[in-house]
Amino acid sequence: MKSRAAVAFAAGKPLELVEIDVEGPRTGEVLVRIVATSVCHTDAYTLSGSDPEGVFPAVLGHEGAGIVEAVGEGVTSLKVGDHVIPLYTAECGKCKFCLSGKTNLCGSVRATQGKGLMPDGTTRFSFEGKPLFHYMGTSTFSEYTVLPEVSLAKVSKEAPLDKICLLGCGVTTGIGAVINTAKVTPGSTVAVFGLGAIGLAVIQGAQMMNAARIIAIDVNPDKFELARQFGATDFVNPKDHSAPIQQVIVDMTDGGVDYSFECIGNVNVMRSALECCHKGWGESIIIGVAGAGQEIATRPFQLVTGRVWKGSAFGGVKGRSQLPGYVERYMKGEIKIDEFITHDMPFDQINHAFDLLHEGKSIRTVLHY
Ligand code: NAD
Ligand code: AHE
Ligand code: ZN
Repeated sequence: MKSRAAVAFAAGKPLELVEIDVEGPRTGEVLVRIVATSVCHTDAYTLSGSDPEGVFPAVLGHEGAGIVEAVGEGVTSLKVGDHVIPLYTAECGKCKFCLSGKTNLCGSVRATQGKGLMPDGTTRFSFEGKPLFHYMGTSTFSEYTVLPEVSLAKVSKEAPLDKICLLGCGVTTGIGAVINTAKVTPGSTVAVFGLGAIGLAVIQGAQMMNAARIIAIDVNPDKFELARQFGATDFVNPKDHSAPIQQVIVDMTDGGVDYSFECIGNVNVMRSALECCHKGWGESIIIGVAGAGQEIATRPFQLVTGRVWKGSAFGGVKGRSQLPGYVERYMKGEIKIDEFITHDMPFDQINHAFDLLHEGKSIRTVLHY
C-alpha cells in the first residue's frame, strides 16, 4: 500500500515528505495506521548523525499512537480496530530479560530493531523500489507502519490518540524514571537537569511521589514557568553562576540532593548531576542520550563515598503490561499530558516541529496525519 511519510534520506538533512510503499504484515507483525505522532529529542539526535545505530534512509519517529489496520499470521493479542501505542522497548514476556523481573528491557526484537530491520531481517518500507530502514521498531513518521506484535501496547479506545501518543516516550520515560528507577521517597530533594518533556515529566513524577523540594535546572529560563506548573520549587540557570553547577546545588541543599536526573544527553552535565548528590546515599539517574564516542567521567571517590549512578530506558516501564494503566491514569486526571503539548500541526509541517524543538520553543509538537 501507499503511505504518506517523512523520510530521513541522510543524516543532517531535513526530512522529505514523500509517498512510500508499505508491505503488509508478515507472521507475528501488525500494520498500524498512526493517527498522531510527536517529535522527541531522540529523533533529532538520530537525524543529526550522532546515533551509532542511525541508518539511512529511514523512517524515524517513536512517539505515536494509532489503530490496528491488519494483522499477520499468528498474531493473537491484537485485532483490527484496536487502539495501540508503539513500543520502542518491546515486551515479549518470554525472554531472559522479561522473565528476570529486574528490567523492562526485552531481548526479543532488539538486535534487528537496532539495525533498522523487522525481526526476520527485512524491511517493509520502500521508496521508488529501494528499501527504507525502520527506526526503533516503531517508525511513526509514516501514516502506515508495520511493527512486531510484541512492540504494541493495546490501550483504551476512549483515550484521545493525539494526547496519549506522548506516553509512547516522553511522559512515561520521565515519570517511570522517578517511580521505577530511582524509587523517589516522600520528602526527598530532587534535582532535574534539562526541562524538555523528559525533565518536566520527571518533575511531575517527583511531585506524584511527594518530593519536598524539586530543583529545576536549565540554560533556557523560558522553561522555568512550565516547570513551576509541574511542581518545581527552585529554579537554577547555570549561566547565572560562576561556580560549577554541582557546587551551586550542593550549597543550596545542605550537602547535596537525594536524587538527580540528567535529561539532556550532555556528558559534562551527567557528571554534575552525579556530583550534586548527597554523600552516602544520593542517586543520579541518566536519561539523556549522548552521541557516538561520548563517555562519562567522575572521580571514583564519588561512588566510593556512596553516590550511585544509574540509567533508565523508557522509565523502566514494561509497555504491554503497564502502559494501559498509564492511559487509564491520564483519563482519571492523575497523569498530565495535555500540558506538554505546546504545538499542534498537520503532519506535513514536521520539519517545523524539529526546528521548534531545536530552538527551545516547544516542549512537544503533536503532528496529525
Ligand atoms: P529537549 O530538547 O526538549 O530538552 C532538553 C532541555 O535541556 C532543553 O530545555 C535545553 O534547554 C536543556 N539544556 C541543554 N543543555 C543544557 C545544559 N548544559 N544545562 C542545562 N540544561 C540544558 O529534549 P527531550 O525530548 O526532553 O529529551 C531529553 C533527553 O532525553 C534527550 O537526550 C533524549 O534523547 C533523551 N531521552 C531518553 C529517553 C530514555 O528512555 N532514556 C527517552 C526519551 C528521551
Ligand atoms: N541508539 C543509541 C541509544 C539510544 C538510546 O539510549 N535510546 C533509549 C531510548 S531514547 C527514546 O527517546 C533507550 O531506551 N535505550 C535502550 C535501548 O534498548 O535502546 C546508541 O547509543 O546506540
Ligand atoms: Zn523519545
